[in-house]
Amino acid sequence: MKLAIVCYPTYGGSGVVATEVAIHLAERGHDVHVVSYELPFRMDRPLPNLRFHAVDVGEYPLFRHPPYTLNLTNKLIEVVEEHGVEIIHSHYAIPHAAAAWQAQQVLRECGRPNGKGRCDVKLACTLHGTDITLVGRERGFYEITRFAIAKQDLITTPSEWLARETEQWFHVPKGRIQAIPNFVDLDRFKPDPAQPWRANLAPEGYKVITHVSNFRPVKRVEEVVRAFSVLRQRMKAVLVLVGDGPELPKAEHLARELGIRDDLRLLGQQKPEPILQASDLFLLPSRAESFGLSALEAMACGVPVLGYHAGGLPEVVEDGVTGLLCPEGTDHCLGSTAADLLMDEPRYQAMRRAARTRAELFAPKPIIDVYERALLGLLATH
Ligand code: GMT
Repeated sequence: MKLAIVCYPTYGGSGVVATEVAIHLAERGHDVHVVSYELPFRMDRPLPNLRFHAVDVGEYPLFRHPPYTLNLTNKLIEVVEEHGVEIIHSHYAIPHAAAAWQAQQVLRECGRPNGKGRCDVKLACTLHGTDITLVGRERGFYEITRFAIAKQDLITTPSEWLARETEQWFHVPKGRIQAIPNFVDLDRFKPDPAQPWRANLAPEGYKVITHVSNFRPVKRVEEVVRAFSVLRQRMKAVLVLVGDGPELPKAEHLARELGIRDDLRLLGQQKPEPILQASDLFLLPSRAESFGLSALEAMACGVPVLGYHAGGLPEVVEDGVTGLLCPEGTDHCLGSTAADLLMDEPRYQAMRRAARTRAELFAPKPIIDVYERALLGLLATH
């Protein structure tokens, strides 16, 4: 199949999933064209049938805000025509799904030949989370997002929870959305008993508690700090924060107020693997995490995850088996539950093993099989 994948190139989970899907499908022999404003950071495996196309952003003094969606639409039209693309697969609805629909309309209307007759490209969209739970619900985006989702031939979400949210908020008929979970590279994210990073993070005898995110409000980073301060009263520990974003200064400020600033390790943007391998617990108390790819990566490294019974996280973290989930908003529960777990060595070790075993259910191969079948299915339909 000939496929264009549209995504954000940055560190966020949607870009990671989109790029990995692109690479895996190209490895299976499909012709894959990745379209974005920059080379995605995970696109690090050169393959002859995997191409990157940069969207040129139009700049003109009249434009206070460059019309990126038009530039993207234009690039998609070019890529579809030049390479005979059969499906545009958008990752994250805004503005990708709308741009893909516009491109489809232009190609249909003009009826230009693409070497196979008329260009009737199919549309697929993977919704990732905040495109449905936050941004897409804003008044300035809602109508076009709802319309663009309705126009897709295939809609996927990383969790059943996000599928239900989308049905409810965007009036998508039941049965139209297919939940396809995120997946993890189990050779890259795996336990490493040597833990080479551990000594850099904490002195001997300290526990290492980790949070990795883009530090947006949805991640509730202050609750990470509050939970940690509860745990810190019961044992020696450091809190490692990996990533960057608008809420990071708040986390630092709160840690100062709570008198635990010296226990914070702010690592910024980093490869998470060695840090997760050196961690004892992973905290993810998000408000509404559609899946929680970072939680899955932690589990693959054998690290139990603590978070809330909210969003799609319970579909990833098996409460009491591979991690522990508290009622939403109870950061005190999170901290004391984490401390209890770390003080119960047999239970903790069993949870470490169970975390890795569960992560193995999210190996790339079977999940890419599902994507591949769903996309090929579009070509079989008229
Ligand atoms: O806000 C983020 O966490 C980034 C965001 C993205 O779109 O890059 O991540 C979302 O997509 C990931 C991949 O499908 C999911 O694992 C994350 O749970 C989801 N984030 C949220 O729903 C908040």
